[in-house]
Amino acid sequence: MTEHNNVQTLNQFIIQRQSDHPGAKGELSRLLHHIGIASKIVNRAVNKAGLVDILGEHGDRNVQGEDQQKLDVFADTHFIDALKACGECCAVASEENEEIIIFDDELSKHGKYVFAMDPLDGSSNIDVNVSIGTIFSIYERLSPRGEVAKIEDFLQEGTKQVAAGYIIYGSSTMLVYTTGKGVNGFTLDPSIGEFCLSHPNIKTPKTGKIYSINEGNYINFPMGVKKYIKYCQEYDQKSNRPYTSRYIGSLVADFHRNLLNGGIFIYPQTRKNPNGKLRLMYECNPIAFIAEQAGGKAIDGTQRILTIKPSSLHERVPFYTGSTNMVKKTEEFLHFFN
Ligand code: AHM
Ligand code: MG
Repeated sequence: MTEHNNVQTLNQFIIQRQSDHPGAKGELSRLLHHIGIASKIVNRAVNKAGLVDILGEHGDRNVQGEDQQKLDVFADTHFIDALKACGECCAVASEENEEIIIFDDELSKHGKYVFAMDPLDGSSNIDVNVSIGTIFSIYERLSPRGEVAKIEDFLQEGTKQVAAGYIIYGSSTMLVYTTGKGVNGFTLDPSIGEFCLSHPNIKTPKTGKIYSINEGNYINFPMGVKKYIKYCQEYDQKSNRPYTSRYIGSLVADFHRNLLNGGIFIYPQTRKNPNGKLRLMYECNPIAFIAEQAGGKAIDGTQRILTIKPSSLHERVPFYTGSTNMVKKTEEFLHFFN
């Protein structure tokens, strides 16, 4: 017996799940397998970021006018390469690219899926050695297979997602994903170079003690959010308040902590950003899918994130997600004070 005998790797898990669906042709499995490979390549670069000259700004600006850093570009390129190589994906939308990237080779043109991603989220944290992540969302295309993919293939409600997930490059590297049948988390074991099932069937607590929001923007928050923050800080034995404030500034890391421990993450509309900061297609939708699959909730303040019909690739929405009871309480405050 080796010490790894009881370990279930990501690939074993994917294959096992595929056999739960008789008739499945393995297309999604292959796609997920390639995401695993790209994640390991990006992870290696993230780990070495302090050592090699890959750190620092790349000099370009991304489509939102923010500085791109070298690792953003690296992650973007490697995910796109992996997706192209796997042949199951006909197009990619990325935070780093204004337009969709269409794969028009014969194999990929017949791919069933489109892939939306933020290849390296939390980029302001890269050069200070704080956790960052990759977020992804997979849809079945609407256009016929064999034709060139279209933007409409992407502009679907989050409820139509076939799979979604994130990779967190943190104190250990984890891949967390859902295909709509619960949420499973895999930790990268560097000694064997495999993601291993470490967090099966993740369920988030119905209520928690953590609230995560950039309070530096307080002055610009809607009144309902201001009042909710004060509520979190008040003493109340019955509801276990005051709550604890935790904010990393990396969505993946903030969400992941709250998913496991219970809590709420908020990036609301502000005066500067009336639609918030986070992007619907490749940040909020995949996170919302995972939150709901884990028994949590995700709204834009009034409606379920997953039911919003996107009107453009880089659309932003206010985002409130986490433990169900906490999101519901925020919703009450927003309703009452706005
Ligand atoms: P990015 O995609 O440019 O990295 O921005 C997204 C990040 C999220 O990870 C995080 O939740 C948020 O921006 C933090 O923003 P702020 O610094 O305004 O609090
Ligand atoms: Mg981002």
